Amino acid sequence: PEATTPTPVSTVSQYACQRRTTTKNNNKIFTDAFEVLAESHELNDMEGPCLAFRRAASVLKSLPWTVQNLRVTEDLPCLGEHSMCVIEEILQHGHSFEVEKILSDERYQILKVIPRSKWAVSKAEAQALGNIIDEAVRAITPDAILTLTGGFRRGKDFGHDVDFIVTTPQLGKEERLLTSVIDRLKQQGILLYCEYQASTFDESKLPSHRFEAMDHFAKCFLILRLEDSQVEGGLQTAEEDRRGWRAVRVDLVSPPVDRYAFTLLGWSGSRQFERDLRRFARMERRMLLDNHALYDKTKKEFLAATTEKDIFAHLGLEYIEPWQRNA
Ligand code: TTP
Ligand code: MN
Ligand code: MN
Ligand code: MN
Repeated sequence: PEATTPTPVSTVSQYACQRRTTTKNNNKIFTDAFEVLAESHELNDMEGPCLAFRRAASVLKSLPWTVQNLRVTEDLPCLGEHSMCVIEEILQHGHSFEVEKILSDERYQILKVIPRSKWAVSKAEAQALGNIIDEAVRAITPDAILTLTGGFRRGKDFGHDVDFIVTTPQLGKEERLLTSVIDRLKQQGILLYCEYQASTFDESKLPSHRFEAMDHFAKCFLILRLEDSQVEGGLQTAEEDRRGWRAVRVDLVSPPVDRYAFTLLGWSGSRQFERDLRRFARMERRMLLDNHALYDKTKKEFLAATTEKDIFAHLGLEYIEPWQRNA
């Protein structure tokens, strides 16, 4: 029978391996909402909040009773403020407005229909995309700087997207570069989806020590149509997917050229390497590092850099090659 009197919530462990979770889910209405929120954060590369919602859902799945009021959730492990708000919304209105908004979001819908495993982009495909972007960038600014970054720069054979930095040798000219590139890809008919974020970069601001804050440069998240004929050796598509093209994710970031080295270091990853680089700077050197700048808290000054090696040197670290940063 459905138990309505909650067992003491204080006995629920934060570890799934100390909970008994069957396929009977008494809190599906909440866990479905959490799953959407987790997925949406995952698609936006926000691993922290994604994990938090997955943990919260997992705790609710283990309960032999249905959550009927908010008070009971206060003593449960792994339920943060955000999760509680969602539960409250559902208890009050029968659904969550935040979740509904995500479900009707165009980007979420596009990303959702293609399973995550299918985004794996091969090295040859990354190379082909590099050629496409290079051609687009050069048509706009012949002396533009285009650099492959992210996992492929670290020597990975596959990635879930391809990351590039684009900028110009003349400071300030990079501002309109990204929108021009987007326009050109659109004209070529290969732009399936685009989300552009204008720069909110403020040079007087101190580097943020929070890694999740990412960066303030102009950037865009694209989904491009890559033709089989553009890839050396052809597309790495599965048997069931022989339509002659595939959708690939591309990240472009466009820093002012004097911030190029910081952006390159920040976008080369891995995420764990970046986190520890920042933590090292803060804890061992009293310096603040992010994708924009390096600040020495002792000297109270910004330290300039034109190469990654300069940044390692400022931090008193031995230089580590990109392919040695797969932490
Ligand atoms: P990702 O492309 O997410 O990761 P990756 O290239 O290492 O791995 P994958 O093969 O799965 O694509 O991000 C690359 C780096 O860029 C990562 O260290 C985080 C950083 N980054 C920022 O600094 N700011 C941003 O806004 C984004 C989206 C990423
Ligand atoms: Mn990623
Ligand atoms: Mn990547
Ligand atoms: Mn990326």
